[in-house]
Amino acid sequence: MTESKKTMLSAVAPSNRLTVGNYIGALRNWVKLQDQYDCWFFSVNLHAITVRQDPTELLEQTYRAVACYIAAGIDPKKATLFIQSQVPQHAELAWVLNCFTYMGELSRMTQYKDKSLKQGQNIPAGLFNYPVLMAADILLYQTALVPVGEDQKQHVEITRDIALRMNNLYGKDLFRIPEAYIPPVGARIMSLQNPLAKMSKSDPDPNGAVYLTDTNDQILKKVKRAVTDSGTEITYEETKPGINNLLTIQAAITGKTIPEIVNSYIGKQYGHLKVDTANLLVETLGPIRDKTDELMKDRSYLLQVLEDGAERARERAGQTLKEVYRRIGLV
Ligand code: AQP
Repeated sequence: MTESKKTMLSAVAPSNRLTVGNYIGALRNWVKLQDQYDCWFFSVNLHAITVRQDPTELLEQTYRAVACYIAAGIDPKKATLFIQSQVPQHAELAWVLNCFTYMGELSRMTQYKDKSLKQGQNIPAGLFNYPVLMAADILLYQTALVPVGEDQKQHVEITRDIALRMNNLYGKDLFRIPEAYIPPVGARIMSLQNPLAKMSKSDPDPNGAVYLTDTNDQILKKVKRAVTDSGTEITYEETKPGINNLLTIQAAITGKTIPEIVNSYIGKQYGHLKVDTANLLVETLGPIRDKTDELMKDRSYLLQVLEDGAERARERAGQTLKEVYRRIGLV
């Protein structure tokens, strides 16, 4: 990592096992960009607790997420890997930013609207403030680029608004203004059971998502049972969200264009598309799953990577936080 490289930062919340949506929307792009940027990738366990988590499961998924990053191709020698709760500056800066963020702005966040609906009467305040913690995550590292799926774009936008507001008040060089990087294909992989809803790790229907822990057999079954429509012709159009989703998964993984893939299915049935997509996912995700399992068994290596990463992160984040405190007059 050299000083001249711009900073890139991204994370996944260990609120459950990661899905192929997280892989295509986030991890794959991290791997592609890791040589060009000074990279910081972490497991955002403080974000995960904005909805109730089982403590044992949370610990397991926190480590598993980072093991998945490495298994997917992130090189810990090139990127800094860490766990959010091991860097206290995230929670500290989040408090400060909370004081410069407006209720109206937070109320407009679509993810808050969607997630709060599932919480019943008692909506945790943390769910409302989630984007502020994400802003702290990003701004602490003077991040230039944040690769995210479509669902997180709004959170990067509010981060920019908060940063600009604070820069106007306390000096233009306080925070670098980050840009979101949204992948051209695969920014929103849909549920296999409801192709009108995003594939999510916390979907109560386990058949809606392909998890990075799924066995080959589970992957094959889930994709073959993917909800499509009553048509037969394989084309990419608005009325075929299930088919579009499978085509998108193939395009994101193979790098082929959608028209190219559609052309290869002339005269073929939905079943062919499902089997090919399932096989492609087995081929791609199988080695990642096996490598993740190996890393989870060799815990000492993973813990060492995370300890080194947390130390570097505390140092970098500490510099920004110190400057923020100084400029706003905190002792
Ligand atoms: N379906 C998806 N398609 C493309 N990208 C996706 N991402 C998530 N789902 C998809 C991207 O993965 C990164 C990490 O997401 P996150 O863990 O921070 O939270 P999320 O967006 O809320 O992801 P989930 O899977 O839907 O989690 P739960 O169910 O816990 O809320 C982000 O870059 C995200 O865009």
